[in-house]
Amino acid sequence: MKLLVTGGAGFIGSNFVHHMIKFHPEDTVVNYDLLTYAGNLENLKDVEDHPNYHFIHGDIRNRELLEYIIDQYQIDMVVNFAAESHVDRSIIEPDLFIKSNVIGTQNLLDVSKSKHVRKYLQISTDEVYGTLGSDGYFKETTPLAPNSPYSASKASADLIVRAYYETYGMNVNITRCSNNYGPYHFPEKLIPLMITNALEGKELPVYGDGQNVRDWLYVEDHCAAIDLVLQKGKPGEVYNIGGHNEKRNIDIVELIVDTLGKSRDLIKHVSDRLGHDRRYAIDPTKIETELGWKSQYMFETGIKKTIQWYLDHKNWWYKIKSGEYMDYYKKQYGSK
Ligand code: NAD
Ligand code: TDX
Repeated sequence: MKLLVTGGAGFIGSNFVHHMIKFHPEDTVVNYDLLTYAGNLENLKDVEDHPNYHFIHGDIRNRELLEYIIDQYQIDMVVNFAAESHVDRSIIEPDLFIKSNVIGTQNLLDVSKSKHVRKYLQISTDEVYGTLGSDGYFKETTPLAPNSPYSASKASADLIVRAYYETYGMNVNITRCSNNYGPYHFPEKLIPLMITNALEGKELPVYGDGQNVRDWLYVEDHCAAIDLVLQKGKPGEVYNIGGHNEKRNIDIVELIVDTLGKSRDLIKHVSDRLGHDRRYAIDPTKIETELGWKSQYMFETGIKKTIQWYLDHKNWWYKIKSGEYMDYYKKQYGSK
């Protein structure tokens, strides 16, 4: 396989590149990434010298460069992780999300179609389904009802991917996963923000009452699922991927604080996120029964591994938590 991985310098993309090099070292992996604030080549230090790994600095909106790269490396599969991914930033600056996530996806799909790639896989999110009450699960047949500019941009991209299957018969798949966590997670998202702030003795900002529920998926489990969909996914199908690990935000924050031996006084309830979805929960029956995938990590195991990773990689996140990151942080949380 000769695989183009877009957004491979971000959190999930870099974990996926590691997964591919470990389990399919004979395959070519071309990582194509714009290196926005969220893209970080340090995530790929241990694979950068591998003979079948290549990095290209580029934008998924750049048609000419994509065409050139697909020809040069004889790419036959594309997996699109590239996106603006943070809900809070989408509330501050929605237009960027439309440009990268919608226009970018359409451009990448169109180039993939014109170059006759064998498979196009779009990495989407459970957020496209909107929010759940206290019971029920998102299935692949749940209607799309996105509530944030971010999730609306991802849902729009999904619909374009669907249209390329229906109209042009392109071999596409869409995966919709729940909240990932694990190594290389950018410290603006809940889990790495709380771990690193607690280690720095900073306040831990919990939005609203902290009762919102997310369904957590260890990133290695997600990568294994993506690998399987690339190999065995049926044309045009959507697969939901979830870890059966529903947790309330406040319980996660307390668990992190307690594990690190810090004081719960650091926890501060702050204004709620606008349009804050109450609960996400995935029903992964389809990928489990049709493709034979199953998550391996219970949350309690995954979170311990993750906390240890942040303890062992302080330099990685110290460097990030400066510069542009602090500008954003002050806008979002004030100066504490
Ligand atoms: P991330 O923000 O950590 O990484 C995104 C990467 O995409 C970065 O390396 C960035 O430089 C790159 N990028 C952004 N715009 C680009 C463009 N126009 N052209 C080329 N590269 C560009 O995101 P992540 O958390 O790793 O998420 C990856 C994908 O998975 C996204 O599509 C996201 O919507 C989806 N997703 C993430 C989660 C999660 O919990 N993190 C859950 C469900 C779905
Ligand atoms: O400071 C915070 N305080 C807080 O209470 C932050 C950053 C978050 N939260 C809450 C909001 C959410 O209920 O924690 C929960 C998780 O927030 P995020 O880590 O921002 O994730 P979420 O909004 O759920 O979206 C994530 O999962 C789905 C990814 O960022 C998306 O890219 C993915 O599609």
